[in-house]
Amino acid sequence: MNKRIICFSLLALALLVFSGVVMAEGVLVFSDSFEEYAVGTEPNGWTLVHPTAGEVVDSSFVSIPDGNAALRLFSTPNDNGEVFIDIPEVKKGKLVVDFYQPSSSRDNINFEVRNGDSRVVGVFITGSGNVRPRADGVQTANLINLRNDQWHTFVIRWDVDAKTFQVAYMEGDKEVAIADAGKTEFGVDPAGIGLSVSRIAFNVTRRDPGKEAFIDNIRVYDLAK
Ligand SMILES: [Ca+2]
Repeated sequence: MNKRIICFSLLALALLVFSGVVMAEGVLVFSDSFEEYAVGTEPNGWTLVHPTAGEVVDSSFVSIPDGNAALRLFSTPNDNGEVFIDIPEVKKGKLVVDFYQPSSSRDNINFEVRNGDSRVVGVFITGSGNVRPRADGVQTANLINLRNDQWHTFVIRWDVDAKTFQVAYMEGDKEVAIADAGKTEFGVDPAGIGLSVSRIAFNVTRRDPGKEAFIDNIRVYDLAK
């Protein structure tokens, strides 16, 4: 091999490695696509706020965006259909979750990153899919509509030292920031200021009769690593 070919090969290799580094954002510290559990059961490791708050389902309930199973959140007249799980501590991170609200049995849903029971970041989505992040703990107006009866991939980024978070959704491979009058950065919940994130929670609002929503393909990345 002559010198020119070796130089070119090294350059190509460097570009390949560099693009890999740029594409991989942070370190994956938690993931669950609900593939490891039996359909019809609750997912081991998750805490359910009431016995039927979270059930692993297959495509007989809903289309499945990742693999063969997803999680059905289900509320009762008295309790939110909420599941949560503790994760490794993340000060600067990203949560990615696929969600689906069926128009036939929909209600408000909440995605939250917490420290224990304290909310650090919360995003409220109305039954019809209007997204309202909790900016400084208070719901914004409807910022965007992610419509019922289809899967959406939602992204929450947080930085507890900066006391800020951002929200986005995916359009194919492209992440689209969700803005409030041009502003894409929001203040974390007052209850969560100074706290790391160590728990993620998902729920559908209590209602009579109970309502449902579906989630799948949950990933948490540590962006400081
Ligand atoms: Ca899955």
